[in-house]
Amino acid sequence: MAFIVHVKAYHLPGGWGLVSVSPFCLKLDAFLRLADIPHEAITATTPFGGPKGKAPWIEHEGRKIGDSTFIIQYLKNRYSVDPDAGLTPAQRGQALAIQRMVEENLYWAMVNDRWNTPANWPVLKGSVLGGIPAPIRAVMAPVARRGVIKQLKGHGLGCHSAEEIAAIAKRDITALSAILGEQDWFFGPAPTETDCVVYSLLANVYFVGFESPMKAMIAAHDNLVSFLDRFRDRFYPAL
Ligand SMILES: N[C@@H](CCC(=O)N[C@@H](CS)C(=O)NCC(=O)O)C(=O)O
Repeated sequence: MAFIVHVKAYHLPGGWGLVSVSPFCLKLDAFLRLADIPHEAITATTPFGGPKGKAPWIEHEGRKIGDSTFIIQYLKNRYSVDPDAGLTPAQRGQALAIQRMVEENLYWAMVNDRWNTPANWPVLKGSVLGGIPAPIRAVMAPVARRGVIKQLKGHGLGCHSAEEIAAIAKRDITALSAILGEQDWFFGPAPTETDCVVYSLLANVYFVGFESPMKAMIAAHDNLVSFLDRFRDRFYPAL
């Protein structure tokens, strides 16, 4: 019998019908499904086991790899599978621009809503930090919060007012809706990595129990709501 070494994919806990309430972890999980790569999804309560102290990470054939984008590059090479193979060079450029907007800008607006909004603090402790035993969590949660608020300031988004952050997020969400237009997927008839990138962030705003002005912004675009439903029906039919 052949010995098959599956990819072990470590992600932060899930909730509200999502495999993970971390967009980067959900993106990797979605990509593994899109590319049909055999794997074992493992829930980690903290990101500390990852080689970069962040989630997700994978273990495969003795390697430990961190960062969703590096992991996806590795998997594409290792398994000779690429859902983006049909994209033109211009489309690849657009895919990168969308990824940067979603992961390096819009993501931080989501982080701000979760970690820097008093109403969301109990929700966060019960979900993102929910796997950590209560006595440890009582000590860790405020420390983690201070750390994330420092990250937000370091990024720059955390220096703005709530209204300014909402306006920044609105421009990104409006742009995503305009780019998607009437298409089923961001690059036409078949899903690509970009769809995983956009789904994992928007689903982590739209389907979760955190208050966020971005929920209404997404709801205002029928094509984005249909996209989220389409993605979920295709890749997460059982959830
Ligand atoms: N560029 C990384 C970002 C990963 C990331 O920021 N993960 C968050 C969870 S959504 C994390 O582990 N944060 C913990 C920390 O920053 O201490 C990727 O694509 O994987």
